[in-house]
Amino acid sequence: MDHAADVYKTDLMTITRHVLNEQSKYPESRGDFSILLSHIVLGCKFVCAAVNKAGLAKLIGLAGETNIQGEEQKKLDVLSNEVFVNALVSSGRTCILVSEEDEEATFVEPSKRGRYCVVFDPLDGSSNIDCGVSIGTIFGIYLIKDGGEPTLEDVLQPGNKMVAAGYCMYGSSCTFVLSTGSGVHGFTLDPSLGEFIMTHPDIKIPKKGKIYSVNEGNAKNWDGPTAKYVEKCKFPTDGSSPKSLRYIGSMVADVHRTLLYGGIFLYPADKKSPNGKLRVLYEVFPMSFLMEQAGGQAFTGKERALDLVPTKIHERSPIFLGSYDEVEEIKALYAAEEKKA
Ligand code: AFP
Repeated sequence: MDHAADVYKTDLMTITRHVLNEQSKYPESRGDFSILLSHIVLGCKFVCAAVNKAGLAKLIGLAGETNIQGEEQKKLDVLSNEVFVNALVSSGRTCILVSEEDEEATFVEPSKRGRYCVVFDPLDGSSNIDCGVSIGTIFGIYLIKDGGEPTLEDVLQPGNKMVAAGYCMYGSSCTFVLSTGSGVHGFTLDPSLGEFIMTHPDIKIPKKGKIYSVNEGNAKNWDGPTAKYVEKCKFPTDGSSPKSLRYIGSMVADVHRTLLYGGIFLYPADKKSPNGKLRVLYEVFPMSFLMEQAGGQAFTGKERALDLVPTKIHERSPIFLGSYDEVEEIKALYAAEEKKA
């Protein structure tokens, strides 16, 4: 098995080749993870194609309405969910699925069961679809705890127990970012080949960043440390230049930029939403896993995000993630606040 490839020229490192290379480091591996991932990748390719056609589809009938053939059109987020659930169940490698779209967890029937639990948001940022802004799929993967009968406890594990996490961004190109716990790698879909090719090997987030990313419309309800941090971004007192604000409102796009350019992404608690907005299992954990793997940090305002133990599948948490030094600053502000109390 090869481990190196000339990724930029004729010796293409596809995502499958990369995962098989990783697998070969574990001789006892049965290839289950590679099979599972190939099904996730298939789901992403399908959603990518559907998202690309979304603008056009609107011309012949709005999502949720009837098109000219008299067929009911499914909303893209509903369609994406069905695609992922079917792909994951048919992989034969999953036992529990938790999707943002489904209130209850799906327990895979025994004849199709495997050892993996997958938590996912099939189409995050879907309120951005109609204006063509980048949206994405986010996923995290756990192994069933003891190999016995699957229970909800298997997906209510802290993020530090994830064995892999990633996202696929449907933007100007289709980008798949993955970590299996040894670094973060980015792949871009070559539409002519229908393959994800490694374009961003071993992504490392810059230690400091010049960009902050937050919904400032919520500022009136922020807590003290968040308000102080953002004030410092705009009016630094140490002689440094103010930071730039970039906010798309689509977590995959905002986190992707943060990962590549550095900086910080915040979705803090506020008076109206004391637990923030973002969901622990399929937004906070996978993105925190990737950030740590890329050398950054992720913090909830109380603890390391990956140490949080969820008590329900759609739980929410505040989150601050990004460059190591930026998150250190936020942590210091929360520590100071706690001292005062
Ligand atoms: P939608 O899926 O409803 O568009 O929400 C997207 C999202 O969950 C996440 O992708 C964004 O980071 C966040 O919400 C944006 O929330 P605000 O609109 O409150 O800023």
